[in-house]
Amino acid sequence: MSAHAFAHPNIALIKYWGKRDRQRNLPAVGSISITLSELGTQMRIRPDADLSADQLSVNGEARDSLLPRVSACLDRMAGASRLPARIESEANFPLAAGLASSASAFAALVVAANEAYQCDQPQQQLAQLAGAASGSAARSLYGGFVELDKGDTDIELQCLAPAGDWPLAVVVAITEAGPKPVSSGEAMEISRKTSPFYGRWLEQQPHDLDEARSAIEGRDFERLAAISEHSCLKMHSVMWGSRPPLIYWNSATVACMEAVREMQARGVGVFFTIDAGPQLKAVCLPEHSAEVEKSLTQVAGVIETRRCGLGEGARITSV
Ligand code: 2P0
Repeated sequence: MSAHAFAHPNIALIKYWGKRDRQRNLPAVGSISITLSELGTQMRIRPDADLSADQLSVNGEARDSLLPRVSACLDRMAGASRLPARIESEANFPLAAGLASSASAFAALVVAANEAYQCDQPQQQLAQLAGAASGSAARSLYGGFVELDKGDTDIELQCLAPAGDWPLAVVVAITEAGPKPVSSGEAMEISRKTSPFYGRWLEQQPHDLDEARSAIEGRDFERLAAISEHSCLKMHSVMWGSRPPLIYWNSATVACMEAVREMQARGVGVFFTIDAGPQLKAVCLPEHSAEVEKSLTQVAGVIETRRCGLGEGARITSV
């Protein structure tokens, strides 16, 4: 049976960086994210007895290099003796560039495969399957503010606030459209093995999660801004202290941070976060989003901006 699903990317405010079990792809720390609206991946899966192996296209082009990870995810869901499938993925934003494209892709993949192979897995089981493929993907199964608890044996997901309950806006400043030089998974391992700050990162994460959870509960923007920027800069400090160093920023990323600081000094409700790539995400109060977008558009080196709200979780669609 053919199935279609759609999922948005998500952006972590309290970051996931590091794995405790590479085999199962289990995170070393919990994380808290927001699911974005506007950006997304549309996934179509069509099992076909006439195929000899899975076929994958991404934005209309065959992508055999990504196939092993996708096929492994489908095998974990439906068993290795399942029918091969034609898998078509379409994203409306740059891929592998620090914009969480793997999060939306694998969230959409497990939701579509659940239907296509009639696996009938509950949401918590889909979270394990998405997380095994890409740690951040599990969070895109839910909308709004989402907490991923690293759990003792399995991850656990919880929606802390639905998208409509605290409708923040996000302006994404794209400073480079190409793929990142080192994948997140590889970079996390380099940090775990070599960064002198990695141990402290693990130790402090429970505190940062508590702080962000309280800020979200109290709808306290200033408090959420402070702990989110701290988590972002601490994660990048872990990366910068790794050997070899992992520096994903470019000069436009830093110029965008300066633009955010300048807006904050003028009382604009905005803060930044940056992932494993050079794009800056400015989280802001909705009434300030036009001003934030205007300011970031003017920063030298910003190629384009995308304005989003908070979105819903991954879902089955009719096409
Ligand atoms: C996050 N990132 O919490 C962090 C912040 C990037 C920086 O999760 O190896 O593609 O597939 O589990 O989920 C990106 O890494 O990593 C990521 P894998 P993933 O969003």
